[in-house]
Amino acid sequence: GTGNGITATWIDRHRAIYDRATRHPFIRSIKDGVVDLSAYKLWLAQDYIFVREFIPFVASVLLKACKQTGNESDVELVLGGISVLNDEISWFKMEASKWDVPLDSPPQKANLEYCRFLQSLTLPGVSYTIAITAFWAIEAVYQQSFSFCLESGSKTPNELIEACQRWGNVNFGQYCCLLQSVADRCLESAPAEVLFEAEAMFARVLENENNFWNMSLGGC
Ligand code: HMH
Repeated sequence: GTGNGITATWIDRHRAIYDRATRHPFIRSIKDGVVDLSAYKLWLAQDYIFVREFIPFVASVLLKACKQTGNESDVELVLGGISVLNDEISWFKMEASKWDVPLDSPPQKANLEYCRFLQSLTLPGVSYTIAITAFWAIEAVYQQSFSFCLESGSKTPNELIEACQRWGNVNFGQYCCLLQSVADRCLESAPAEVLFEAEAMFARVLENENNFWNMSLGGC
């Protein structure tokens, strides 16, 4: 975790599940160069389904930034995230054809549960503070996970370097830091019950991310 805002205190308080989400055995297997390629292919097909569901979620965050903050720099930050997703969808299609992975497989249980959770966060009754904080948490887990596979001394297979760079590159790291500082700013002025709700949501993101990695390893 970074910074010394509210989200950094959550990372400390939820350290065990945070580490299970960002240092998962699947991610470690990539970093150690021993990844089972069938697990990678399963992850790829399932993550495509997740990202399709992530689009309306991020669109809902954009709408809330426009309507609830009127803060132009917040709007532009989320808009930038949407333009990255446009690119990401193309990348998934190219990567899937490279590995001969069909992109029309059904979502598995852990993915269905995560997508349902995303849908609940997309509802108009969910505040901008909760939504932008969820957006940060979801992106940060991937950024932390894949940048770990690019640290010096990693044995990440050459054919997976590009995938790791999608979320592990320095720019995306900076993007996640900006999201985190926006989330912290919103949380600082939030009432206690929103803070409580936001921390519970954060823990659920981490649980869902951990279950998603387990699924990729064939866990469910
Ligand atoms: C499961 N979490 C999952 N998939 C993703 N693509 C991201 C986070 C980040 O975009």
